[in-house]
Amino acid sequence: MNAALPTLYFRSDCPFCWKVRIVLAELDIQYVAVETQLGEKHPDVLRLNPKGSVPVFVDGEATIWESSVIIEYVLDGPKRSLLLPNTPAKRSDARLLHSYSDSVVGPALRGLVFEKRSNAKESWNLKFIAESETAWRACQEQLADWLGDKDYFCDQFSIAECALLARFAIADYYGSPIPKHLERLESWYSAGNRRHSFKSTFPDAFV
Ligand SMILES: N[C@@H](CCC(=O)N[C@@H](CS)C(=O)NCC(=O)O)C(=O)O
Repeated sequence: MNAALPTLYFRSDCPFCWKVRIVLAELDIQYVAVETQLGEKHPDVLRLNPKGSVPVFVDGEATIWESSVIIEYVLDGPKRSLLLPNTPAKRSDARLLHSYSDSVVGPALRGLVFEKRSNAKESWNLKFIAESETAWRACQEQLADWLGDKDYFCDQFSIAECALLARFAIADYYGSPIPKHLERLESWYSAGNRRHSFKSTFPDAFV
């Protein structure tokens, strides 16, 4: 009986989709999963989303095609405290880190991921990869600074972790893990890797 369940259109290794899937798993929200492939123009996605991108989340009358809005939508209720801290200032911090992950970390990693994903090794543009790695290192230093000696960025496991864990895992897969000297950040990442929400949503493949 799936009639009342929401539907999520997603691509397994898309970082925007992955963070949404981690959030849904953390909140124990069941949904119908419709997986799309890289480059596929799924007719439902094209019909539902003027931008044609994934993720798209459909829940009754709500059709949501922006990952951060999907996350705010599913947190708009009693489960909010599971992934958002209990003070306005800390909630803003978590939302800002979520935004940082999308708008700074994502673009920093683009050269690394796109170059290695799209081209044979012999024709990688090493300059693009090096520039991307430098930008990613700067993000990691900044994040390590924000994390300090804490277990989580904002008092508790939050939407910041959901967004950032996906980015770190993708960077790791494409050969740019956390440098040895950022030990606290490495512990944070290892703890995230052990969570059910992370393991159960780990992409089938990186394409
Ligand atoms: N701002 C959007 C970005 C989503 C996005 O860029 N998704 C990519 C996959 S990672 C996509 O669907 N690109 C178009 C395509 O693959 O055809 C969000 O946060 O949901």
